[in-house]
Amino acid sequence: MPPSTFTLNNGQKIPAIGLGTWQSPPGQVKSAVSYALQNGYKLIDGAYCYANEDEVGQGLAAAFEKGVKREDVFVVTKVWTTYNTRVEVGLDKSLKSLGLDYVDLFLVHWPLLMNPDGDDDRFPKKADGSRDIIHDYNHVDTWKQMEALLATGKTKAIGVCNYSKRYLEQLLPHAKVIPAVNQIENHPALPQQEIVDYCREKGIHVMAYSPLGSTGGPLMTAEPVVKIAEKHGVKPSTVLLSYHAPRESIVIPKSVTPERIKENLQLIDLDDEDQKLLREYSDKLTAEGKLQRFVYPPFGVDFGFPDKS
Ligand code: NDP
Ligand code: 1BO
Repeated sequence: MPPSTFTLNNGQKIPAIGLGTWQSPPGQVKSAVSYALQNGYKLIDGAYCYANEDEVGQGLAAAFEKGVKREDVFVVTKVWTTYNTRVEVGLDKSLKSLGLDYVDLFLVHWPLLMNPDGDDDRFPKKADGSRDIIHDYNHVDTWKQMEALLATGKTKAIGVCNYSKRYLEQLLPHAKVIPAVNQIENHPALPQQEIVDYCREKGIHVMAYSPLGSTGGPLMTAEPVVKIAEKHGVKPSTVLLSYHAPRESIVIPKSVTPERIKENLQLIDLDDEDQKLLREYSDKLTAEGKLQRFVYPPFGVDFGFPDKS
């Protein structure tokens, strides 16, 4: 059986699977969160940027009313790019929406600064309609503020998202606290092996986002995924989600559909032959220059990922 938890570099236990909430619409995300927590989920991944944290909070509250305990839920949220020079303000906003006095893990969403005083606090635009990005910015300064948050008790752990090896190499020499997690897009069509290996070497846990290929789960029709699913008599989604346990990565599929939420918890052990097939698929896409990134950062900045997006 795949492990149900991993241990972070601060000793904290983290569930191996959680529920994603990006693009979970208002009117559905409350019941998705509440349903998930009452049906075995112990981790919820959210973000200020998703503009649905009020409802995620309502979902948490509904689950608590049904007897789920706060201490049994691992809540993750992220500081959005307009708050990267004032991370505690960003965290306070999320805590208020979530109705919590602490989160278990607070992540830097992107190593980038968008105008904190712009026309919008999620996606500010310049007068010409382009993204209002502040280029005079050092992501290490954001990390220093993240480190200071630990003393407030408002988060138990801190980490990053969307950090390539290059960004981690810039950060780590200045870090007093090594990020507990790096949340990155990760699946067999974007194995990110260099980052995964580097994170493991440095004691940083990878949390894999868009494991099904994001909206609509397009990776569920990939040939080797279907083949392995047929062999085990499971759904392709189960194969994609089970890909991460042997890599010691946490995985956070999003769904607002009760039966999918439930079935996504049922991970299987992929055998050596399955893992070889998926590795060969990744290697082939890499060699052909056909890696598939489904979540393109809408910033036009080279973050140093393998495909230079
Ligand atoms: P996923 O890869 O999790 O795919 C979600 C899609 O797959 C939805 O359309 C969902 O539909 C569908 N789906 C889910 N389970 C099944 C199933 N068993 N069978 C068939 N279809 C299924 O995409 P996300 O991009 O949402 O990634 C997951 C989470 O990762 C996000 O929600 C977010 O929390 C996080 N994330 C973080 C990012 C970052 O920058 N840090 C970036 C992107 C994501 P439906 O909901 O209708 O059931
Ligand atoms: C800009 C997309 C963020 C998803 O986490």
